[in-house]
Amino acid sequence: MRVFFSEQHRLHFPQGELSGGELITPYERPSRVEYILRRLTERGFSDVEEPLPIDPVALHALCDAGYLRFLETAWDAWIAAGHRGEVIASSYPARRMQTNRPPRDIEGLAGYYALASETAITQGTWEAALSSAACAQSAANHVADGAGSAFALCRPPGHHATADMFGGYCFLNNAALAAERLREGGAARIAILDIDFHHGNGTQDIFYGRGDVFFGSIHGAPEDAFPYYSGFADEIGQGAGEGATLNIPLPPRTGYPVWSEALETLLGGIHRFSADALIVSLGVDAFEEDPISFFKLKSDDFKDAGRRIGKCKLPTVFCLEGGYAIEAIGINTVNVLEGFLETSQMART
Ligand code: OKP
Ligand code: ZN
Repeated sequence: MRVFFSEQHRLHFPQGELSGGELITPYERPSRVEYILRRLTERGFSDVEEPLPIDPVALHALCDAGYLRFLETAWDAWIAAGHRGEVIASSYPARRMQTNRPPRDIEGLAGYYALASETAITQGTWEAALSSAACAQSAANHVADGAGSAFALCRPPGHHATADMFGGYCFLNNAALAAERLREGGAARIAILDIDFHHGNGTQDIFYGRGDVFFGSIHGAPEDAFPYYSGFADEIGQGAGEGATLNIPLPPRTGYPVWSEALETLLGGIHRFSADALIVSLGVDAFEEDPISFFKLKSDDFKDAGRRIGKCKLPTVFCLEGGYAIEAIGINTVNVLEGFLETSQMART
C-alpha cells in the first residue's frame, strides 16, 4: 500500500490549544505522524511518496472562496492588527445573529470562519493544511489509477472542516477532496467511513444533500463529546441525500463488542449503497488510552476493524484523522492497514 506524506506538516504547530481555560501544548502535534512513519517502516510499508501539489481547481470547487482567502491571509492580518498571540477565535455568529456578513476586523473574521476555539492558526498553518490536502488528493489519484488502496498520512486532520469553517484541529476536509477526486476518476458512488472517535461533522455537512456520497460515522455521543452539536442518530441526510448519512453515536466506556457491531452496521449501509470506492477517515482515538476520548478499543481491535473493512473489497483511500495516545498511534494506525490488507482482494504493495 502506497503512503503519501509531506514534511510540510511541520509548518503547523501552534504553541497553544485552548483547553479547560488554559493554553496547553496541542494534542494534535507533529510527533503524531513521526510515530506513524516509524511504525510503517518497521512493518515494511516502504513505498512512501511526496504528494503532487494541491489541485487549486478542486480546492476551490469544494471550499468557499472567502474562507480560503481567510486561511491564506489570517496570520499576516492578525500580526498586522498588532495581536501578539496565535490566531484564536473568540467571538461567534451565534443564534439569531448575522451568519452571512463577514466582518472586516480579523478577530471578528476568525470567529466567523471558526466552529470552535481550541484550534489556533499560526504562520505555517496554511501551507501545512495544503500539504495535508495534497496527500489525500494524491492518494485518491493513485487509487483512481488502479491501485487497490493508498494511505494519506494527513496532518493536520480534516473531518471537522466544512467548506467554510475550521476547528477541531482541522482546516481543509481531506476526505472530501479525496472523494471528489475518486468521482472524477470514474467512481460514480463513494462511501466515506469515519471511524475517528469524533463525529466528522465537516464531511457530513459537505455531502449532506448528495445521493452519490454516503457518509457513515461511529463516534462519542454528542451529549458527551466534541463537536457536541452534530452526529445525532436522526441526522440522515436531506433531499437527494436522504438515507446517505448514517450516524451511530455511542456512550462513554463503549468497548469493542458494541463498537464492532456498529462498524458492521455501517459496512452493511455501505454495501446497500453499492459504493464503487471507499474512503476511510482513519482516526485511532477510539483507543482506550486516548487522552481526550472515551471509547475502550485495544490495539488488537484496530487490526480486527481493518479486516472487517477489507472484506468490502472496495478500492480504498485511508486518510489519517485523529489519535492522541502518541506512543500507540503508530501501532494502532498500522494495525488497521495491516488488517485491511489481510482480507482485501484489492491489496497491492
Ligand atoms: C479532532 B479529531 C480537549 C477538547 C478537544 C477538540 C477535539 C478535536 C478532535 N480538551 N476538542 O476528530 O480527532
Ligand atoms: Zn477525533
